[in-house]
Amino acid sequence: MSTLEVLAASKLAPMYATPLAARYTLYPHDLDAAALAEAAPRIRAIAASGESKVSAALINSLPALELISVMGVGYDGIDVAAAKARGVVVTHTPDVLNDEVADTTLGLMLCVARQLPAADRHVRAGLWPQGPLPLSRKMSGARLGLVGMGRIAKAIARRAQAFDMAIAYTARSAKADLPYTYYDSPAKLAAQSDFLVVITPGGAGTRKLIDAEVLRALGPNGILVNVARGSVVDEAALIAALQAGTIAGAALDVFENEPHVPQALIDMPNVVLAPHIGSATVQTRQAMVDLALGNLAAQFAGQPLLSPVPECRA
Ligand code: 8YV
Repeated sequence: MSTLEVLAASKLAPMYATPLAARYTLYPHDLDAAALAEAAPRIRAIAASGESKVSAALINSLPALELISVMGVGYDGIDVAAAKARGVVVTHTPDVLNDEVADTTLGLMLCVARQLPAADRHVRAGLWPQGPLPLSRKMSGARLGLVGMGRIAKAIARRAQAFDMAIAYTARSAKADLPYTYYDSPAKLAAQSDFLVVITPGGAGTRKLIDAEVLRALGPNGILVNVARGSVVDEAALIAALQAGTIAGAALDVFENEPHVPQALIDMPNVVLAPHIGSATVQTRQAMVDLALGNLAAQFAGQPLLSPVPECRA
């Protein structure tokens, strides 16, 4: 067994857990309190996923902790301030998933606009002989509003250009080097969008950014797509807006209380649902695992880290 000891922050995908266990002494996330207290002085790293929670209390209970390696680009569940205060570095896996999440986003947009899941259900249920489905709506040429303009948003925008979409965005500040229209608030952006795509980090700074006012601005022909974090959208306000026809529809890959999806959303035909699969292909998840493992290996070899989160960059 390796003398390097690593704690899993949550149940990790076998693709990440298996190589971790082969290289290190890996403690499961559900270790009992006595076993955790016994191992705590020797645990040098935490391995996490994008959805893991790592609290200040956990960080402060591990005196030998050096690194938290997140297999995911999002790290809103990690108390980065507490980690930094202890000199613990947090790493994540940006860039390697940009194409995948962007592909998924365009797929969800097409699914909700063209009602592809309903079309599939219609044929499978043997309903085609009874008549056609209602006409759906065109996506090409429509107005796309991106809430967030990071690396994944840019990959979405590039793809949307091939659909001749008019592209606008909101972010903390306008990016002078981009040809897209900037709005300084989600409500102003929503008022000028047919598809409002949420692709901004989760966490306290974006909690319920998409609220009833933004949904009203999006309007009765507007579609909301969330591929960011469930926390960014006020889910109760979204359900109310969908039920009242305040907006036309939604495609959601993320939810407030995953893996639980409110029955009201499941019951609505104008909503397309996915179980947080934005980056979930064999190829992309492997690239994310490799980067997460690479950060651990670099730390233990005393080499520079491959992808620290922005707050932890020197
Ligand atoms: C995964 C994600 O769900 O990267 C992220 O932030 O949300 C996803 O790609 C997951 O975190 C993989 O561990």
